[in-house]
Order: sequence, then C-alpha cells, then structure tokens
Amino acid sequence: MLEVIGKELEPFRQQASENFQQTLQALEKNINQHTTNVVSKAVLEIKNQQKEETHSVVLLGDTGVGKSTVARYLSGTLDTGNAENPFKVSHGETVLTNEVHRYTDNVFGGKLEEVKYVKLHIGDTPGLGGTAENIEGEKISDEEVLELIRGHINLHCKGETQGLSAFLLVLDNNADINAESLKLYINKFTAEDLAKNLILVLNRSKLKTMDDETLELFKGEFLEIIGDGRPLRPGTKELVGNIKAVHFNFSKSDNGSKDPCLPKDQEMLHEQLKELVKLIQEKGKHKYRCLKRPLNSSTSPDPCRGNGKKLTKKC
Ligand SMILES: Nc1nc2c(ncn2[C@@H]2O[C@H](COP(=O)(O)OP(=O)(O)OP(=O)(O)O)[C@@H](O)[C@H]2O)c(=O)[nH]1
Ligand SMILES: [Mg+2]
Repeated sequence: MLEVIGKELEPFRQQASENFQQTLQALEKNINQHTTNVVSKAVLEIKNQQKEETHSVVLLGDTGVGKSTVARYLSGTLDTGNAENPFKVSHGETVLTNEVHRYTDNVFGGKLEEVKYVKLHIGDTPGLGGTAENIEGEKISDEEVLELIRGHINLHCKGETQGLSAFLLVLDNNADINAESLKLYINKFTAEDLAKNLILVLNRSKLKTMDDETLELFKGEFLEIIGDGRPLRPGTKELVGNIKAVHFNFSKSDNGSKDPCLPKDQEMLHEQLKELVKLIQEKGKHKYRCLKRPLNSSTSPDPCRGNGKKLTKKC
C-alpha cells in the first residue's frame, strides 16, 4: 500500500525538488548580484575618497549674465531660494550680489557620480557695469568690485586649494561681448594670468547646437585688446587661442519665484558640467596666485605684486 502511495507521490516530490533547486539558484544569483553591487559601490566610494580634490574658482561677468545661477548649479543649490542660499540671484533691476559670496561643496552637491569627488570653493562676485552696491546700499565702482575680487582670491583661495584654479567668465551667449569689462579684467589680473586660467561659461546657450561663434569672437576681442601695444609675456597670444568654453542654459521655476532651475534636458547640461570640471582640473595644474606685478602697471607700485623680479610681500 505504502509503495503505491510512494509511486503516486513521486512526480510531486520531483517537482518540489526542482522548484527548490530553482529557488535556491535564483536566491544565489540575487545574493551575488547584491554583493557585487555593494562591493563595487564601496570600491568606487574608496576610490573617490582617495581622489578627493578641492579647486577654487571665481565667477566673473557683467551684471545679470547668470553668475549666481551658475554658482547655484555648481554647488547643487538651485532649488534653494535667496534667503537660505549662499548665492543670491537677482531679478529685474535689483542687484543682489554686492560682495563676494563664497561657499564650498562637492560639484552639484555630490549628486553627479562621475565628478562627486571634486569639491569646488566657489566665489560669486558682483557684476561689472557700475551696477553693484555695497551692503550699505551705496554704489561701488568697477574698480572697487575688481579690488573685492582680488581681495577674495588673496584671502580665501589658498589653504587646501593652493591658489585659484580657474576664472569662470560668464557671458550671455545671445548678447554682444562687453569689451570694456574684458579690458578691466585684463588690466586687473594681466593678460597672461587671465588667459592661462580662464574658462568661458556661455550661458543662455542652445544646448542642442552649442556653436563656437561667441568663443571665437571672444578670442578675437581679447587679442585686439592686448594687441594695442601692451608689453606681453611670450606665449600670451597662444594662451588666448587655447581658451575653452562650456555651454549652460537654465529655465525659470514656475512656482512664481522666477528663480532659475534645471532645464528639461538635464543630461546635456550635466555633460557640460562634467566637461567644465575637466577644464577646471586642467587649469588647476597651474594656479593663479597673484604673485606677479602686471606688466602694464609700471607706474602703480603694488606691494602684493613685488617688483617684477622677485616676490617681496605676500598678498
Ligand atoms: N532664461 C534664462 N534666465 C536665466 C539664465 N541664467 C540666469 N537667468 C536669470 O537671469 C537673472 C539674473 O541671474 P543671476 O544669476 O542673478 O545673474 P548675476 O550675473 O549673478 O547678476 P548680478 O549678481 O546682479 O551681477 C535671474 O532672473 C535668473 O533667473 C538662463 O540660462 N536662462
Ligand atoms: Mg549674482
């Protein structure tokens, strides 16, 4: 009797055994996959920690071109309003960046895997064009703005970043290049030092086309300015020819705040950000430290810049 029952039950037993084997295999595969994921994530974390690096950058450009917006994007704070944000975005006529605002964080707040090990010490500066005011609300001249920027670089772009990796000059890609502002930056930082550490951020750009017209016009303008008989260090023109640009574009929040936000096509924007990080790393191999006296200011002695031969005082 028992034998008969055993035979009847055999197919069920076999089925149960097969099911059990399959479940076991699936479980094993899952565990392996999970372990691989955990291990590779941990390895990436360790690699990233080993590679962690910090770069100082300052944002330059005319009023309203989007410097503070770019600063928010770089630090991953686009979704935080003016009250809590280190970078104040201006709307309409009210200029809200009146001193150099600084903040350090991982690129895009560490939310972009490939570049999250890079930290940026960002200086968001008041725009040129005679529009900036000091915190008391009094107008400040472009020369005073430039002095604020230089003071910021000398005071805050040292320590672990060992100098400034890049000047990020923000231009509105739909507007003409302002030769007056460019002249002022060149006079302040010298043509060679500026060109050596300069990266253009072409804002309000069409990310689908990203044409190089503004970049080429900019180089032409730069060369025209420095070609007006100023003494130049050898290689300066080649440095200008090698200036690179990235294209950014932002949208406006539809919550009534008019604050900038990420555009629909974030992927293209993030690709440009990764490109910008690469350029900053490249520029960061030769930091700007405000050590040299500008060749074109022989009449104005500047204790920060020494006597043109040897550094005498620290900035
Ligand atoms: N449509 C559009 N608007 C932008 C873009 N970037 C910035 N804006 C807007 O332009 C205005 C000025 O932006 P800010 O980032 O404050 O410009 P800024 O250069 O820091 O200006 P100042 O600090 O006053 O010199 C804000 O209303 C932004 O929302 C962009 O790519 N597209
Ligand atoms: Mg601003």
